[in-house]
Amino acid sequence: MSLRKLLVDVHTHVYLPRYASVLRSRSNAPRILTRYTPSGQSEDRLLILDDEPSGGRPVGAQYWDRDEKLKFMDRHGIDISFVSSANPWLDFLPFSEAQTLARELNADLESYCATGPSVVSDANFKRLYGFGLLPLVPGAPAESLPAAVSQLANEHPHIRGVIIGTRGAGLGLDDPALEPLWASLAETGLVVFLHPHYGVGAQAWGTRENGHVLPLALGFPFETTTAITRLILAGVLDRHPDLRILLAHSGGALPQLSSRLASCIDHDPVLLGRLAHDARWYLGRLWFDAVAYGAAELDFVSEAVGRANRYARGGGKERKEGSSRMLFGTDHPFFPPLGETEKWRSVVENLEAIEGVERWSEEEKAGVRGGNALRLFGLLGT
Ligand code: 5CU
Repeated sequence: MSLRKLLVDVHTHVYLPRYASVLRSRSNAPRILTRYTPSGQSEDRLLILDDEPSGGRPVGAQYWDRDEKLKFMDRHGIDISFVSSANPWLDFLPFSEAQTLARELNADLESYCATGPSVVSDANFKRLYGFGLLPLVPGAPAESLPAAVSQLANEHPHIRGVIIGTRGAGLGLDDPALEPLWASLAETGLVVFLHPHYGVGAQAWGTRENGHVLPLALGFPFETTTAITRLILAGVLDRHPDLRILLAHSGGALPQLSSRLASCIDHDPVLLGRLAHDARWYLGRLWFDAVAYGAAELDFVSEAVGRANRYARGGGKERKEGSSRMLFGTDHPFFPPLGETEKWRSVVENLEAIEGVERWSEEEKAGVRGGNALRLFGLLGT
């Protein structure tokens, strides 16, 4: 099979065994706890979100066992996965512990990928690659981060990016202290996967019991939207044109709100002259996973991204193929089906959404399913 036809999952998580042990050792969230049912059966529960509703959720081998990841991939026809640690990463640890654990987990992840199987149609490619972790935790000394980035890039060939949350070293992603971090990430070419964890605060959700729906459907994407907007407004993408950022959940609300953002900037003297381009232009500088579950949403994101180039200062630029910035993902092992099914509904929906974008050619769809990811992560030529 041509490499361009492969199905590649860029949004798929793991709690490596070493990390799961840390979660088990804790007495407050984030944690894994074992509880006993009335019939005496034990079950592990995952409590990671702030104000976790309903006593957390079941957690098991699908979160840490590589064979389970590969079985899931096989069941859904996924050839290659770019695996990342799930939230909340190392955020809850003091810097020195985060630094040690990041090193250990990155070595674990390299081995998870390197000792795994190869792609059947081309043994030069592994089925598993990874996003590593940085000790980017509250209070992290910013000057220590470039060394962590270099170590990842130099010592772990199967780690092609880093996954980060939205809080940076405690002050968010517009913190000027993070400049050396962005510079080192841009220099190495590691892809930065920006992923939410905190949502927007439980007070937004009222008192009615709605399970995990509001924090996951709305809080997560809006957290990403705010974080990337602050980074753009701080001029980070102007100063680091080679920085490659992949946004979780199709960029949250950023594509939908980018014209409003542009207008707010244009009407605010504080922002006058700060950015090199109209806010909409920055959409074309980013990558978006296709974890949106609907064709209309994917179509909208690719249209907004495709038009971004027109907003270059100076104007008159061509429209581009927005789909080339979009990449299939599953969010496994989150969103398991509620009952027994062969294939996970969440995965099928994301594949059907790609298939259902009427404006995309077959070639564009193949790009979103896999070719775009292979290019972004350097497995295909550009
Ligand atoms: O369902 C969830 O809680 C999550 C989560 O925590 N992280 C994620 O990536 N997807 C879903």
